[in-house]
Amino acid sequence: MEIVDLRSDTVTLPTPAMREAVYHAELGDDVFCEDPTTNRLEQMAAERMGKEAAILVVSGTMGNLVCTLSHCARGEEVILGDRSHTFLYESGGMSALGGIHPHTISNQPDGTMRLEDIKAAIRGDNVHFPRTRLICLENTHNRCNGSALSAEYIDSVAALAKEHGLLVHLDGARIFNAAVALEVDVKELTANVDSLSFCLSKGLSGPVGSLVCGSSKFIAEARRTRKVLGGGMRQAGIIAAAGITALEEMVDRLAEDHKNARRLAEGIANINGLSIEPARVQTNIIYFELDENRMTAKELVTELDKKGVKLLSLASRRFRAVTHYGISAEDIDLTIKALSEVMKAV
Ligand code: TLP
Repeated sequence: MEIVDLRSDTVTLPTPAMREAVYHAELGDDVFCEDPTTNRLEQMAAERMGKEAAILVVSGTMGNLVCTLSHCARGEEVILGDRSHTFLYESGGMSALGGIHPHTISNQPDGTMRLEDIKAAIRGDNVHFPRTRLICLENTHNRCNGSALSAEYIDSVAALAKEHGLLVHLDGARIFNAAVALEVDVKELTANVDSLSFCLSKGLSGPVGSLVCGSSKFIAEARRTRKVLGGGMRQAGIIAAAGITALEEMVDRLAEDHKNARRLAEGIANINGLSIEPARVQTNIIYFELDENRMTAKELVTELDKKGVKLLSLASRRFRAVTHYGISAEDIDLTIKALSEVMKAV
């Protein structure tokens, strides 16, 4: 049976071109900065993002952690969304390893945080308070319907940060999905942030890796922090070679994933017993819900699994589906059919 795996875009396998690139990659010791393939990828990433420098790390989680640890000292505070990946799903790394204090404020359904909420969260100079140091944004916003944050919004947060002497980090795990959805050059979304990380191993289908981008001075510090975390790699070109192919060949096709996500959302909207707002679907992530307790989300996922379709259940009635390189329009139709059959059977 063919499996339609919509649990995440992290399940994507490297393309034949990536495997070929890995085979031929020129290698060296990257801790000595002597891996030519890694150096090339880092230069490409920095150029794409309009930053001076970049560094390869093993994961999006490590990318965000390297940035928060490099920007903040112990006891300093980070303002971030209550539905952000860094707050929810990164094992509390900033507190566990850096003694950094997360200050969460509400994420709106479109992934933004209100400027007035951010402003209110910035601490005054008072011996009782931690010092605010950093604001973190996420684009696209995973838990907020895969929404794309606009350049105008990001710039307004960056301006507020500057006014208060703060820094901005962008978790851009899916930044290229945002750029493709908004039809802008990705540089417009990164111009005014101090650091960003983006993933090779999600929609771009690379096997491993993320890049952290920023000023040369910041990346030198990030290189030290990465080493502290045990993330200094040797022949990292094995990973970087696939990453170069990902950047060269896999960005523009993300539009197809967005189209498939909308197709799925529209199909789900026509199924009795399921709820979705198709208008919210901007990129490759969709969330939908069971209307009533006819079955649990876990039961629905199990029934679908028997039909070869894999989804994530997130709460008792909530699901996530993510489209990617491994999913075709036919797979979407198959998923809609499988969902209709399961819903009719209960
Ligand atoms: N997200 C994964 C899971 O961890 C939930 C997924 O399947 O979506 N930032 C954002 C916005 C992410 O969505 C993720 C991964 C990360 C960072 C972390 O990346 P990795 O998994 O490479 O550490």
